[in-house]
Amino acid sequence: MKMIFAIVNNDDAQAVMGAITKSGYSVTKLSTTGGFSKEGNTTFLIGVDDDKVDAVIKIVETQSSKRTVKTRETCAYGDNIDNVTVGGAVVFVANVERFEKL
Ligand code: 2BA
Repeated sequence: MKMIFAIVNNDDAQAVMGAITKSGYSVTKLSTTGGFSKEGNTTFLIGVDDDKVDAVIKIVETQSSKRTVKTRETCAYGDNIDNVTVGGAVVFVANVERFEKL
């Protein structure tokens, strides 16, 4: 068994969780904070059999794909429109030594 830790943007959290549960996997959602940005993000814990790891990662990837959005910042000289990349996910896969439901 493996434990997948998937850190995603808050904007993608509902879509990721919905797709994971709809596919029949159990998931725990944690509200987390990026150490660098100090902004909120979402971490999912997903415990699965080894042969399901790639399928779950694919779901996370599909639902949190990177995209470019336009942001409008107002500065002293007027509106400044920038293209910013959002989305994406950071995924860790760890071995689970033991799993019990008590
Ligand atoms: P990402 O590398 O895509 O990381 C997104 C979030 O995933 C991170 O948020 C953090 O919560 C988690 N994460 C990434 N790598 C991790 C690791 N090895 N261990 C544990 N958690 C991890 P933030 O820390 O707020 O970082 C936001 C973005 O800022 C990062 O995006 C990266 O592009 C950049 N970044 C992070 N640390 C940096 C640093 N020391 N110097 C320069 N840029 C950094």
